[in-house]
Amino acid sequence: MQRSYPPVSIFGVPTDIGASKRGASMGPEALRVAGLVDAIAARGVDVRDVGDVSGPRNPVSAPVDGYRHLDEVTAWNRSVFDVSTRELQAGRMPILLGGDHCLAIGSIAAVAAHCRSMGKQLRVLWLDAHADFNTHELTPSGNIHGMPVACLCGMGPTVLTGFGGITPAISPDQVRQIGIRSVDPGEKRLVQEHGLDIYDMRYIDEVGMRRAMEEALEGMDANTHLHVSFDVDMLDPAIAPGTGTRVPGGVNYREAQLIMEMVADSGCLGSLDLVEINPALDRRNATAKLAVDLVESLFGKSTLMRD
Ligand code: 5AB
Ligand code: MN
Ligand code: MN
Ligand code: MN
Repeated sequence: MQRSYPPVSIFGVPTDIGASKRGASMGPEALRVAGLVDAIAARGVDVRDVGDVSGPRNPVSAPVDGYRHLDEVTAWNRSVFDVSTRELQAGRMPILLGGDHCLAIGSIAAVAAHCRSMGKQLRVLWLDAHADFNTHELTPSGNIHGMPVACLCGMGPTVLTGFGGITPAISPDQVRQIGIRSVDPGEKRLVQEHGLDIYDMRYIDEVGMRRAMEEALEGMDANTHLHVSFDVDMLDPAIAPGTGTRVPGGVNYREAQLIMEMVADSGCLGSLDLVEINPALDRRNATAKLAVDLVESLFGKSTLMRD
């Protein structure tokens, strides 16, 4: 199917502030070096690289009251919120190059506020090995990249739940998670309590990726803005070694392509996070190259003409 995409603005957020392993701060350059901008342009899309957001350096300090680097995480997310909002208001599709996954707090809060003002329905597709639904009481690490979904659903410190003026920014019933295979004990209770819609690896093994994705995308229509938050640790570490929180038994290459192709076919893609690439742990930029390959499918690249 030939579809047209809105103009795209890519921006880098070079920080690993929400993680405890260093290196995701190099993700934006790795994606650029892997040819992300040209790959999107080759799909016939008007794409602009608007450069990097800046923010505080990583102090590498211990968690305080269950949060590591809360002030710095807040500052980075404020900038992410502002840039995402600016690009959405200009009618452009923001693509965030992380950086770690705590940055989805700012990007999704901006998308949620934009959807409210435009009367659009929002759906969030969370591609990850982890549910990222921890709170400061439940977290085993204090790392805020394990908390963005909870923060967006209103569970978190007020400095992180209030971007965009309305708390919560989203409700759990707007979220669909794919690829999940590592959820902490307390987190497990919380996702159950809030009825988070999780397509875990066992479900994908049993019914297949096609059916899982059909269910995850169900109920969307022409008025739906789909935000894809892609943590590369969703992928099996054998094909995506360059990430700090590897979990065996992940999504394989064909399944990942199908996810992206089905999102493209929905025609609803409105914004994207590409996060958790850690070049310090990668093999010859393989993970960034794979992410670029998958983004091509997200923008409608297919083997044959289909309709
Ligand atoms: B990622 C863990 N649940 O909270 C925690 O990579 C890992 O953004 C979080 O999904 C992983 O520390 C965060 C053990
Ligand atoms: Mn994540
Ligand atoms: Mn993850
Ligand atoms: Mn990670």
